[in-house]
Amino acid sequence: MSRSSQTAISCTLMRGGTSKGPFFLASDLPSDIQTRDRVLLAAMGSPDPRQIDGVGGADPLTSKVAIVSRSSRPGIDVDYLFAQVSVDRPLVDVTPTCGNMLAGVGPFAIERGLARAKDPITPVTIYLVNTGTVAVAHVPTPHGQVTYGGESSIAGVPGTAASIRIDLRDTAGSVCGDLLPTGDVLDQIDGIDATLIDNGMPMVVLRAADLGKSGYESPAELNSDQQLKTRLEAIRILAGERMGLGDVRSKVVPKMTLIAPPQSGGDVMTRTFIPHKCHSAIGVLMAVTVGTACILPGSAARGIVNSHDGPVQRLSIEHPSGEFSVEFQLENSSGGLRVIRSSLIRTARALFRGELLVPASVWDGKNSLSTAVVPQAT
Ligand code: NQM
Repeated sequence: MSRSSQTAISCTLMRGGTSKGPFFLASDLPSDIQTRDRVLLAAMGSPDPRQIDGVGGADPLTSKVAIVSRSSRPGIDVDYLFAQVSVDRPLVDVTPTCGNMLAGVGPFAIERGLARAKDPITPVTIYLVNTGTVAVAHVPTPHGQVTYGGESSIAGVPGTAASIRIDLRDTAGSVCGDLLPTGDVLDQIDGIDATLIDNGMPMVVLRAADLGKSGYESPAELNSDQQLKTRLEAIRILAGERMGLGDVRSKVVPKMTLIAPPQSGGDVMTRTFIPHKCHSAIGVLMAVTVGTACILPGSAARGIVNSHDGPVQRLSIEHPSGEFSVEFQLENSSGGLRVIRSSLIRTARALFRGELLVPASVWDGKNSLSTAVVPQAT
C-alpha cells in the first residue's frame, strides 16, 4: 500500500444529495479509531480553513466521509458510518449521521460488490451505525447497472439526476434516546420558546422572530451576524445539556433551526445552522426532525406552519435555496403522535474513483481491517 512516502487508500469521491466526500470501505481503513481519525483529517486536509493539503472542500457540507462495510446484521445489506471532519479544528465527530451522504451509500455498495443489483431498482437496506437506525435506499439499476442520470432535481444541486427514494424508520431518539429528550414539546431556553427534538438529528427549533430575525435573511447575512451567532451558541450549549448531550462546545449537535411562516407555497420556512454556519439548504435528517416538530401539536412551530391532516402527511420545508419535501407516515398511539416512516427523494453521483493518498507518517497502511493480524492463541 505504501508508495514512496505516501499510503494509498482505495476511495470513491461521491456527491450524496447536497453533500460531498470520500467513500471508503471500512476494511481499507485503520482498525484503530485514533489512527483512522488521523487518516481522515489528513485525507481532507484538516485542520485548515482552505483544506489545501487534502480533498475537503473547505465547508462543513464538503468535509464529510462515509465508511461502508458489508453488514452481519440480519436483513441488512451494509453498515454506514458517517464522519464529520471539522474544517478548521483537528476533530472528527461521529455523533450524528448524515442523510445526504446516505444517498451515495446505495450506489457505492452496489458498485463495490456489497449489494447485488436487481432490474430496474435495487432496494439497499442500510444500518446507520452512528444512530442505530435503518434506511432503505431505492437505487435505480436498469439492467443491473447503477444509473446516475435522470430527471430529478433537488434544491442546491444544479441539473437533474436519477432519483433515489429513501425510507427511514424508527429515527426517534437517534442520539438523545427520546424524540423529545426533555419530555416536553416546548421548553424555554434563555427566555425563548424552543422545541428540543431528535427524529434522526438532535435539533433545537426556534422561531426566527423571537431572535429578532425574519427567517428570510440570506445565509451570508446570518453568517455575518456575530450577535445572533453568539446568542445561538449560548442557547445551543444550554439545550445540549438539557438534551442529555453533555457539554456540546466541541460537538456538531444539536443543530439549530430558525423557523418562520412559508414564503413560496410551502409549509414552513427554515434557516438551519450546522451548528455554527448557516446551511445553504437543510440536511435530510434535519428536515425530517424539523418537519416532525412542525407536525407535533404545541411545538415552537404552532401558528407558523401550515397544518395538514391524516395518517400520511407531506410537508414542504422551505430553505435558502428552495424546498425539501418529506412524506411522514403517522400513528396515533397512547404515547401521542408517532412518526413511523419518513420518505424523501435525493440524488447522488460518483465523481471520481481511485486511490486517496495520505502521508505514510500519518499511517503506514498496516493494520487495516483487511490486513489486521489476528493474534495467535497461546
Ligand atoms: O441532516 C449537514 C447535510 C447535513 C446533514 C450537516 C444531513 C442530515 O446537509 O441528514 O444531511 O449537518 O452538517 O448534508
